[in-house]
Amino acid sequence: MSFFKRLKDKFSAPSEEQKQQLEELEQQDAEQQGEASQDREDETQDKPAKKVKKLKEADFDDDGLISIEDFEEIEAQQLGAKFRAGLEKSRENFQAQLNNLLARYRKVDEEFFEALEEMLITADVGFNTVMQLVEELREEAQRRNITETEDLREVIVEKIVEIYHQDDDNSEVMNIENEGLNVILMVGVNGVGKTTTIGKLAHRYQAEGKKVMLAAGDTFRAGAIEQLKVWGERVGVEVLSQREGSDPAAVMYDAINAAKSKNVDILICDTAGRLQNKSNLMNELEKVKRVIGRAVPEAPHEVLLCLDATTGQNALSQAKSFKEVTNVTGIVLTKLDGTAKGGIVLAIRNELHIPVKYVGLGEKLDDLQPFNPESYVYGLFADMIEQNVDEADEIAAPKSEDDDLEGNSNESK
Ligand SMILES: Nc1nc2c(ncn2[C@@H]2O[C@H](COP(=O)(O)OP(=O)(O)OP(=O)(O)O)[C@@H](O)[C@H]2O)c(=O)[nH]1
Ligand SMILES: [Mg+2]
Repeated sequence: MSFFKRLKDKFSAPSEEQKQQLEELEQQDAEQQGEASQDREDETQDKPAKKVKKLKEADFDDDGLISIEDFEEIEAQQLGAKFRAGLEKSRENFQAQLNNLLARYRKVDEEFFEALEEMLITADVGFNTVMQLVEELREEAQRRNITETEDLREVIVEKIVEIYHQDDDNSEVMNIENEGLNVILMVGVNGVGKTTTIGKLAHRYQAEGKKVMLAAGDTFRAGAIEQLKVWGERVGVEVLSQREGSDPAAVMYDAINAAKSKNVDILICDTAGRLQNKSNLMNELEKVKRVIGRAVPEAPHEVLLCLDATTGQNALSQAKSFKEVTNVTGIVLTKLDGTAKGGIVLAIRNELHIPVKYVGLGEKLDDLQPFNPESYVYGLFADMIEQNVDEADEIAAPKSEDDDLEGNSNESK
């Protein structure tokens, strides 16, 4: 199965046409009920509508439960829809640029590769990553003897996923233990979305059945403690705080003790936004981390650095500075919905070797999604992928009718 088709099958929700098709099939099924056999034609007709069927009430068991397989399928479709909506601006830009490029350069040659490099750099993919990606494309084109740029369309998208995966294990997964207290420390410069992300994360973990508590470690900015409390109320989790101006390390210390005594699973700690070039503030972060580590061995389990996707390459330099003072274990890339240059994800992954664990795709509670390179690429190219697959299906369709005719005529011989 082609790469595009696999992505489409996995992430795209059923279309109105498919839904209608299903209804017709169900009606046919009902009419045919009781008949002893069904011919092969019906079986093949069932297939395209299978996915739609999984979304229907009829597929819930008698006890009202849905199977794990169906659940995962629906989850992937929902994830696809989230990335598709959140990456709309980037997608419009990426797709238009790529289409434009493939129309302008028909032949695979050095001029085409240079124009592709330029396009990817403009989309924030990052210089080194672009060089590596395009070099691999050159080799692939040569190996497979691809001479028309159109035939590289799918390969380009596939390479983006490959390049993300290359030095990868399971690093997108959060380091959260099932036993004992887990501590997550949220860091980053001013206004990147730390506090909002904490609210969204708390919501996510609470929905998973975890007991969550928040620590108001931003004692510096006026109104910051109140802001976290509002999130706490909205999500329904307790917020541990002290007065404005108190030592953030002391807030963390008290919060950890409270969390331990209340059997909290996950304590998420807010911190004040700080510019990476202010060394006293960066040292304060170091102290906060030390205090947390002394109170709970292994903690903080995650130090998440929030980066604002709309700041482009500046996000890279922020990450480098934060990485020097504190052991950043993952990135939350916020406001990806607010930029047309979604390529920054690749730059971060490939040039910093820090995994992107979550992406912010909007301001609502459920707009924080675990990062996954395939859903990201789907969000970035969804219309193009679907159009491509539909066209391929159309080309294949008359062929299968011929096959059927051949099959029938063989039978009749
Ligand atoms: N569109 C969009 N907006 C976001 C996202 N995440 C955060 N924001 C917005 O970004 C703004 C700043 O968010 P905060 O959570 O206050 O940022 P912060 O890093 O805690 O800021 P300081 O505490 O001042 O350092 C708010 O208006 C949020 O609604 C996102 O994923 N998408
Ligand atoms: Mg904040």
